[in-house]
Formats: sequence, structure tokens, C-alpha cells
Amino acid sequence: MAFELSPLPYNYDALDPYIDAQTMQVHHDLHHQAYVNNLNAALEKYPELQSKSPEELIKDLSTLPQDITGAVRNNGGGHVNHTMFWQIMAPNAGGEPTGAIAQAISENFGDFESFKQKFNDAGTKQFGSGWVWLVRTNDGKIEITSSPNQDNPMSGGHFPIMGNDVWEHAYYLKYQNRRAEYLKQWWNVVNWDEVNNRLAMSSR
Ligand code: MN3
Repeated sequence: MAFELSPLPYNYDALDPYIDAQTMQVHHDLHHQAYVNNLNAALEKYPELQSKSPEELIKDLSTLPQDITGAVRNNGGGHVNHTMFWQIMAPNAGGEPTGAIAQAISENFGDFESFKQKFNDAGTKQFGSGWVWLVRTNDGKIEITSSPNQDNPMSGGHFPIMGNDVWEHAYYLKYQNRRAEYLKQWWNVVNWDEVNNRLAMSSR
């Protein structure tokens, strides 16, 4: 069975004015779809790998046939990253974090403002295309990291609790070169309920 792209859990214009409808449509229907198509193409000659989940595939890149390692890293990563991304955003969301993630943020970063600043700073400094993450590390710590391209923390044994896409395709139509402004506005659409779900998954 080939991997499939799930529909967005809300309308294209649901995150407006922070993320515009055209950006959402192109990002989901074209960019994410391309990662799914390319992942399927890479696995065509390896049917035994097609029953694995995309997460399993990117966790164990070194066990894959060498000729598809790069394609799975980029496109499996792209699929996993964007699947998370659509879910950790929502309309009528944002605001102060709630529940366990609020506590984890205050324990590890002092307060929400300091956390946002550190996260945005890491996103701004990621050179070129990539992601900024809040992860649970393989030794249980909560840390802010960033990665190039579609690399996912899972490939290094870490669990992505939340992440923001800093590829230009995520913000260019509305923000042009103003990545810092996009990072700042993005907090208005963060779905803390889903981030809390992922925090709970990270400690299992
Ligand atoms: Mn993207």
C-alpha cells in the first residue's frame, strides 16, 4: 500500500491572517504531496519496506538500502514533518500553553516568553531551509534544536514534540524574506492540545 496524503484538518483559510490560504494550499497540496509521491517512488522496488510506517523508515535510515537512503531521509522526513505540522496548528488556537507542556516550558526555559524567544532565535539562525524543534532527547531532556532540509529528530533518536517549518515555501507569499516575523506570528496558530498529546507520546 502506497502512502497517502491526509486532507488538512481545517480549511485552507482557517489560519488566516497568520498563514494565508494560498500558502496553505500550495504547501499541503503541492509540497507535501510531492514528498509523499517521491517516498512512494523510492519504495517501489522494495515492497518489504512498504508495510513500515514513515516514522519507522526515518528512525532507521542506516538499515535502508543505500540507493534510497537519501530519498527516504528527504521525502519520508518531509511526510512525517508536515503530517505533524498540520496537526500542531489550528484555527482559534495559540495563546498561552496549557497543561503539561506549560509546566515543561516553565521548568526548562523559565517562562513562555523566554521559550518563544529561544525557539524563534533558533528558527531565524537555521541557515537556508529547515526546521526548528522542541524535542525530547534520547536521554529524556527537553531541548530546542534545528535541522536542515527535511531532517527529523527521530533519525537521531529524539522525539519531536513540536516544530516549525522555516522553508521559504512556508511563509514567502505573505512574509517574503521576513522569517523572524513569520516565526513570531506562528504562535497564534499553535494547537497546544496536540502539542500536549505529543509531549505525552514523547515520554512513553
Ligand atoms: Mn514545508
